[in-house]
Amino acid sequence: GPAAAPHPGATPAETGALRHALTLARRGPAHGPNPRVGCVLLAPGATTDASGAPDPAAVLGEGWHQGAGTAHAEVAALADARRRGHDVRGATAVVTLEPCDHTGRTGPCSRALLDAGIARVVVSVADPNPAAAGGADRLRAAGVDVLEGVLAEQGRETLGAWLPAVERARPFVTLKLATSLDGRVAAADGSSRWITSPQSRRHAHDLRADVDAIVVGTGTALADDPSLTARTADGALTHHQPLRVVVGHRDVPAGARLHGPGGELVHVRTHDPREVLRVLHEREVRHVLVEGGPTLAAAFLRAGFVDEVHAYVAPVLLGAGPPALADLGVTTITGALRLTPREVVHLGPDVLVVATPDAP
Ligand code: AOF
Ligand code: ZN
Repeated sequence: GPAAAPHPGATPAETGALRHALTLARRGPAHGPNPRVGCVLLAPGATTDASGAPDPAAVLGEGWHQGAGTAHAEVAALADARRRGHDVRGATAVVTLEPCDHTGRTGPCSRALLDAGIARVVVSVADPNPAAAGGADRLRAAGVDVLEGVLAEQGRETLGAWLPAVERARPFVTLKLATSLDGRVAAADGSSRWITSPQSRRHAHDLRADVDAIVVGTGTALADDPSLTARTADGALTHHQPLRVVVGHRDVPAGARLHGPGGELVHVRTHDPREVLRVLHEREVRHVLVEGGPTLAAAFLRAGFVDEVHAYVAPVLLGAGPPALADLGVTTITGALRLTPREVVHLGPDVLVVATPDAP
């Protein structure tokens, strides 16, 4: 019969499929240069069940991106449909990110969808990467019905640090602080083990496994001799090891733990946070964790490059000892750097406050 008129918004089945595509996307790694993307191929006229999920018989294929160098979500979904013996001509591709239109590590998804005969594409978020964007226009020009911006808020959230990093052409920066109740990171003699609880340290380790790089100043590298690795609860190195980045002019001694097993060691000989982020962006680093010390943390805050603070606060009072932050240049209360709390998490006896600095 005649083709149905294009639906002006997303159909219930398409919205349900997009929700599923978002959960597929989250199966991909949170770290790495590429975004987490999911795709569901839907038969025309698909209906939903009582929960709003698309009728399983109408799902022709599904896929997600597993990291740089592997198939994009659309290509993975097309391969899944082929494996299942489904014809996808005239079908709808529901994707969490605009299909790419470039040949990077893999080929353009726009072309793959066109070659497969996809008739409609439903997209959550437009691709902010200028090198890859343009898939929506290409598909429209070829007569495909393209709908963008569906479940955009969830789509942006699923992309995590990748989205702001690519939009602003610099890594997303998380600053980690681990302090006593009175904001100190060590006692007067420098001893600091263990101010925060095992639960806090576990939580912080899990964060390390999701970022691309951990940054410390040479002062911290020399004073604490950290290994800056991501470890599982039983101490084993996790599969993904973030880059270990040391900032400053002093050398890291040959015997330092930073030279042991773990991520690649990068020494950036500068004190300028902008230069650090430029070097890391060039290496396609999307999410950076700044772990100390006070001078480096203050430099990133003063430069306005901290996007999120993770403050682990332990119910311990020290009364003396080094503070978490060096001078921020705040001389009067109206100049205070204020933050908006996003989340408060209880970790054993400690509290984690996740907060984002307010715009100046
Ligand atoms: C898509 N589907 O599943 C992903 C996309 O180097 P490449 O070839 O892997 O391309 C990476 C860029 O492609 C990435 O920065 C982003 O703009 C887009 N990612 N696009 O159509 C996907 N992962
Ligand atoms: Zn692609």
